[in-house]
Formats: sequence, C-alpha cells, structure tokens
Amino acid sequence: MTTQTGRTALVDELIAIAGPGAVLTDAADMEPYAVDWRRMFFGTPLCVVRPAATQEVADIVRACARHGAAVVPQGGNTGLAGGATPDGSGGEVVLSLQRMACIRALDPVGMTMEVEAGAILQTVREAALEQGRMFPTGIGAEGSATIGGIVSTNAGGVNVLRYGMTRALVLGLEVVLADGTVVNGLRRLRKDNAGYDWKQLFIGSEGTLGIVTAAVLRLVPAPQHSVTAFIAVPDIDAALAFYSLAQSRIGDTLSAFELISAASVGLQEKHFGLKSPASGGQWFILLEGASSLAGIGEAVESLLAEAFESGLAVDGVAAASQQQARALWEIRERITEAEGREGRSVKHDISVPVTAIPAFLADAGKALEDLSPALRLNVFGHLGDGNLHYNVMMAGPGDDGAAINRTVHDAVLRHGGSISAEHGLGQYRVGEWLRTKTPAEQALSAALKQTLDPAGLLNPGKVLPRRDRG
Ligand code: 2HG
Ligand code: ZN
Repeated sequence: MTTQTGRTALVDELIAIAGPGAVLTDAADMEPYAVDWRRMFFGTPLCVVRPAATQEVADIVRACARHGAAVVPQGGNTGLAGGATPDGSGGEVVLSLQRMACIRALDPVGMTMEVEAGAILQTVREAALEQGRMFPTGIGAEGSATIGGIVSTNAGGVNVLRYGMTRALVLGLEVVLADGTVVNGLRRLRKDNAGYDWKQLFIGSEGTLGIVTAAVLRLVPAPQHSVTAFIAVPDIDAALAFYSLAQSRIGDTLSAFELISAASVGLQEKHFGLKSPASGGQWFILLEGASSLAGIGEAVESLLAEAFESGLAVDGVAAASQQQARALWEIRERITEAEGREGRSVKHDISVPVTAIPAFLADAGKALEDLSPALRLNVFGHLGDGNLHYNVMMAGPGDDGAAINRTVHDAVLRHGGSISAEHGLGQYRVGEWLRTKTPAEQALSAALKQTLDPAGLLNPGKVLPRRDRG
C-alpha cells in the first residue's frame, strides 16, 4: 500500500464516511477483530471500520480501492479457518458488518426473511420460531456468528442432512463489489431462472469476490415434535448400516445423524464431566427426528428396537423430555471446547462419500500411525453428510502439523473426498488447496477472482494465495 500520509488520509476518509465512533485505530480496540477466537491467526490491520448501512460499505470499499488498501470483511469472527481475520501482512482495513443487524422483513406465509449481514444467527432463528418457522442452519457458534458470515462461508452444521448447506437456504443477496457497486438481488423468489444465478458466486467464497451486505433467507416450517437419541454402536460398519436403516424407517423426518468416537466422548467427560448415557461401543450416534406430525417418538422407538435386535446398536437412550434432549446435544457440542482444553491439535474438516467412511478411517489411521505412533485422534462429525472432523491431537512440540495435514488429506483424496467440507479454506487451508486441486480448477478460480476483484484487494490470502506470494 501507500505511504504513512496515504494511510492517514484513508483513515480520515473512512471517518468521514462512517463517523468517528465507527473507526478503530487503537491496537487494543482492534484486537478482537485482528485475532481469531482460537488465537491461531494474528493480523495487524490499519484500522477497523464498522459501517451502519450498505451505502457506507460501498463508499468504504471505493475509498480503499482508491488507496490500494485491502479489505477484510468480518462478521462474528467465529470461523475455524482464519477467513475473517487479516493474514498478518499488515495494513488492511477490517470491515466489520456487526452494526448492520436489522431484520428487515419476515414473511411466514411465503416462508422468507430478509436480514442484514450483521444479524446474529441465533436472533434470526428465534425471530423465525416466533412465527412458527425455522431457519435451519444450526451451528455451535450461533450466538455470535452472523448471517453475512454463514452465507460467505456457506456454513454447514448439524441439520445439513435434511435442509442442505446455507447455499440451499439463500433466495436473494445484496453484495458490494470490489469497485463499490451495490448489486441488489434481494428477490424472495423460490423460482428464478432469469439468467446466471450469480449469488452462488458470493456464497462460500469468503468475501474474496464481493461483500455480502444482506440476504433473503428461505425458512421451513418449525417441526412441532422431535426426538433425540444417543446410541452406542459396535463399530463403524454398524454405524453406517444403522444410518441406512434410519433412512429407510424415518428418513423424511431425520434431521441429524451425528457420529462421535469413544475418544471424543472421553475427552468431553474429562473436561466437562457430562456422563455418556450409553457405553460399550467404539462409536456413538446422536440422531434427531423431527416432524410437524405426532408419532415421531414411536417411530424412533421402533427404529431403535430393530437396531438393537439386529446388533447394529448395543446401548442407548431416547430423550424423554426437551431438557434431556438438550443434555444429549451438550455432550456433542462440548467436544470442540474439550479438544481445545486438552492441548494443541491439527483440525481437519473433510468429507468423503458416506459409504467410503470406513475405508477412509482405516486408511488414514494407518497412514498416521506410520507417521507417528503417539498421535491421538478426536474424530466426530456429520455422518450423514460424509463430513468428519478428523482432528489429531499433537503428542509433543516436535510434531509437524503440516505433515499430519498432508497425510490426512492424501487419504481423503484417495477416497474421492474434499479437504474442506463446511469450514471453508480461509487462510488455513490455502496451501493444501494449492497442493491438491487440479490446475484447471485453480485456473478457473483465479479467472473468477481476476474478473471480480482485478486489484486483489478483497480479503487477500483467503481461499486463493495472495498474488504477491502466489
Ligand atoms: C462441529 O461440527 C464444528 O462441531 C466444529 O464444525 C468442528 O471443532 C471442530 O473441529
Ligand atoms: Zn461440523
């Protein structure tokens, strides 16, 4: 970027656009925006700007473009791949959308909701529920994550199995392009084939092609009845067979089918003390059935009876109350935090075809054993989506995270999988993306970036390598 004078001039322009209270330049004030919540990525931005309206975002982007300053859009800063924090190059403008948090409209009949990017996911979900509707994207960080963030990362979560990724839940989008143009596509249509579906380019591209400022979300009817069960299964083949049985018996009501290793349950018990209600298996399943119709309780009971009879399940409970269901979910939701308390880990957010899960686990386990026998695994995830959080606990300071990464990702590729299922690439996985994607796919991605952000100022170093280091 430019000189000290240029930097001061840019800050002055940003203050003129957003107001003095909306621009932070003090290092201590900027800290929460400059570092991710896991404290893995540390940026040194020029300033943080917190606009209150789309037009301000456009003016900020235009000013940054004039000064050649990079812009890092940020929502709740809850990501797991460093997509929303500056990459350490220095001098960026962090553009926090948090103040743009308005729910503009909710149509319970058309089942749509128009919200600004900074709206908190939990607030959005609660507003929908008040009208008997549900916005299905459900993630652990919903109390801080924002709509702009979940759209920009195409967030997944525990209900993807039934409702799809965030991509499937966005009907319309408003974005600010790299040159400051505002593109308003806030249509609330379920059918719209009038030309390219351009909004898809901005969903999941982590603010590298444009900045999401508002979205029209697709809502679904809020289920009136639900059942949660926590089941021990003898091995991974049984987990898969149980999944297939669940699809056959209660498939149209199946809203979650989570896989949890015995080691993950053990970690959670060690750090949070929540007792597992089932034992005797290598793996656990947390399943949820939900419906507008009564009778889901009986349907899940009979599914479990069949699973026990055929030996696919060895122990387990179905929650008798909402409170018990919450307690079962808490075991699952505490795993990430328990892993953090246990020590350093190398995270992998991978997916393989569902039926390849057993072969992948055997293959990756063997490859890691060959690399270093002392590594311990914390594997859990969304079995129905083929998405595993295949996290490796580092045994000692000498462990090579990059070698562990490569070993796991190579196994993923051998089984036709992806190195990022739902967390995105951020800055964490750019190197592995470069190593594992075909030249044709890389060239296509670079061409899209070149078209929409020719100066490379939108969230540089995320998804794609920085040009100057490419
Ligand atoms: C989850 O499924 C999240 O709980 C976090 O995607 C996964 O901590 C992780 O690796
Ligand atoms: Zn997950």
